Amino acid sequence: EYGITRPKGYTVSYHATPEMEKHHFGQTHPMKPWRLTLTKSLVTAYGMPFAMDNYMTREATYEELNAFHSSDYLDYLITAAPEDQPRDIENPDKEVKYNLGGSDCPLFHGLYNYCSMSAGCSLDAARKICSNQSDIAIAWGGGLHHAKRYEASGFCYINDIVLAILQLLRTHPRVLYIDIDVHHGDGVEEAFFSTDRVMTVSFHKYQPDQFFPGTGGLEDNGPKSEHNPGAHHAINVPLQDGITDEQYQYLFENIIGTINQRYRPSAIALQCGADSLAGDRLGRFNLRVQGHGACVRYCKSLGLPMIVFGGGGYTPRNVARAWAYETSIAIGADTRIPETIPEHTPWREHFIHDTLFPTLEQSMSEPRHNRNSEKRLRDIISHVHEQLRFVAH
Ligand code: VJV
Ligand code: CA
Ligand code: ZN
Repeated sequence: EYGITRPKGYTVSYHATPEMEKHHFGQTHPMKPWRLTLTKSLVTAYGMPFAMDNYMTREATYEELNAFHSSDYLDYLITAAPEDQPRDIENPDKEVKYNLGGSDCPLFHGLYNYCSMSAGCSLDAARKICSNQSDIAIAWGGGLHHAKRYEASGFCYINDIVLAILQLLRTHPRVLYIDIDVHHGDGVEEAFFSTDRVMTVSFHKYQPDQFFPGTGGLEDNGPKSEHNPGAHHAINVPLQDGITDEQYQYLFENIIGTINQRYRPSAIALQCGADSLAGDRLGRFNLRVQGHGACVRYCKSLGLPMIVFGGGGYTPRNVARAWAYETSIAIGADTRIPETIPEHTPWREHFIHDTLFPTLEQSMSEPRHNRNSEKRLRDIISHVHEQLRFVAH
């Protein structure tokens, strides 16, 4: 309908399942798996599935999850009962131990299925990259970057990104992980702290004690113990409220471009948390859909195989806009799709404004004051360049 055809010379795969979207964290919890339905509805209304290989995701197996997560934690996650079920009175401390059952990481019906589907979608994407059957693999159901080996954290229970990168490392010598979620990608950073085969780069709001998770300062570049090959391989770009598209793109292209030249990754894992968009319920930045998408376009331009993950994103209509637009960038249709949301889009009324690219004023009543000075951005860039001098070509 919009002349969307398969891209010439490369393959894009889309990994999803409607089963994942049926889960609920609770009535007013900010994480709404339903945003994946809204994304898929927009992707489909624009005719994008014609241009991709579409795969129905399976659940990851216990053994697959066990490649990163401890058996203790997984065993508890499998049996963990939702709030309205009787508790495991034998083990009252376990929930505390694993950070489960609080308001951030509630125990809800079907939790283990939800987690294994999210991981399954990212693992399938990684396998398609490893076998060269896809050049860009899209896993919007993944991107849960806070989960630790033995602990849930910040709405994340299973770290599908770590699992997918471990898969990529079977065939790729060096993987570059990039995280544009408004929160610090602490779980992925920590998992690869002691290897030089993964470089992690997170852009995030940084205000310890005020904004979750509080880690990811400019000077935090991986443990600098004497024989740690992972030292200098964690890059953090701490930002303040109100950063604009122009500033973000300047930082992103400078930093990622320099890292690409210096580190020479053979594959990219890009976490596209949409909570960095203007008007996000939890986010603080002033990014528009175009500015967020420019990161995906730039990574694609590097010509490396890439997995694109979801992540945060708490204003579902904007999450769907960004991820649909980024899907169009992946297939090279971003210049062909009309800006007006198609008439026949299911749940079209949820978008409020009928454009794919709302203005800042349409996204929020009052744009946030920009607290990022040009001087600070230059200092960040110069610190990152300094770190990269320690990284062997
Ligand atoms: O800031 C925190 C931790 C607290 C304790 C728990 N209370 C609810 C909030 C403060 C210190 N957690 C963050 C976690 C953010 C996770 C982001 C995940 C991602 O986007 O990076 C990747 C998927 C936080 N910020 C806001 C909330 N929690 C929050 C949680 C709720 C809520 C409102 C806000 C949980 C339940 C309900 N409302 C009903
Ligand atoms: Ca981030
Ligand atoms: Zn986030």
